[in-house]
Amino acid sequence: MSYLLYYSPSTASMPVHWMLLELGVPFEARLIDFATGAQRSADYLRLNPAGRVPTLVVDGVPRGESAALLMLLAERHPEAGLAPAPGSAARPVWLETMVFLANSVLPAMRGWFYADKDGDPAGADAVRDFARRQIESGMQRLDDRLSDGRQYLLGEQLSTADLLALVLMRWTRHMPRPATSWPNLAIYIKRLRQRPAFVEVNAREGLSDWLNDDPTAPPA
Ligand SMILES: N[C@@H](CCC(=O)N[C@@H](CS)C(=O)NCC(=O)O)C(=O)O
Repeated sequence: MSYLLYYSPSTASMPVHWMLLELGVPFEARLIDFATGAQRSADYLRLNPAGRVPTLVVDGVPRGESAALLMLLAERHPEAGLAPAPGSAARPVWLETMVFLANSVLPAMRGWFYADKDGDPAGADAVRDFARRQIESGMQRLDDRLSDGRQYLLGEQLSTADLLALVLMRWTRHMPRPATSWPNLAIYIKRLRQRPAFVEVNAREGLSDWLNDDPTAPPA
């Protein structure tokens, strides 16, 4: 099995980068530098015609879409237990949560961060306002889910949904209402940020602005 990840720090490639570290599999990571427009270079567009990260080259074949890549990795490495087994009671909840994150929250994030670029800048404020409502209602739903004291979105078992959700929560840090302001999300965020692979992916991506005060403290 070979993996080559094209990534840019703190973007949709981050949950995939994190998952590769959680899995402990060998992989190569290549930076796509947005500052130089590398995502629109001819070479990169051959791998990812949309000009977006992530791209994960799996056994020589380029694949895209962060949520799909997380699900694919979970399928290829079932021993890691990052997805409930097909037929298990938790499987439908996992599928539903992954699609909710990828289908509702992620596109709203795109609206928030790319309103001027993807659409008419004259209408960007309205797009951002709509995106903000979608993101906040998504965070509320996740907070409600965690209100029974469960450790992870599916219960007591970490899954790909948590990796994707935490990166989405990271993106809210400079938004009008950051995810850390929801009570159950605040505890959840702190718990997940303690994971050594999360600390490691931040170090590898050169990020230091959304970690626990003591990143090495034992899990709560
Ligand atoms: N639905 C895609 C979204 C990918 C995406 O929008 N990536 C952004 C970074 S978060 C990107 O590559 N932006 C560069 C650009 O649009 O020029 C996924 O989840 O993989």
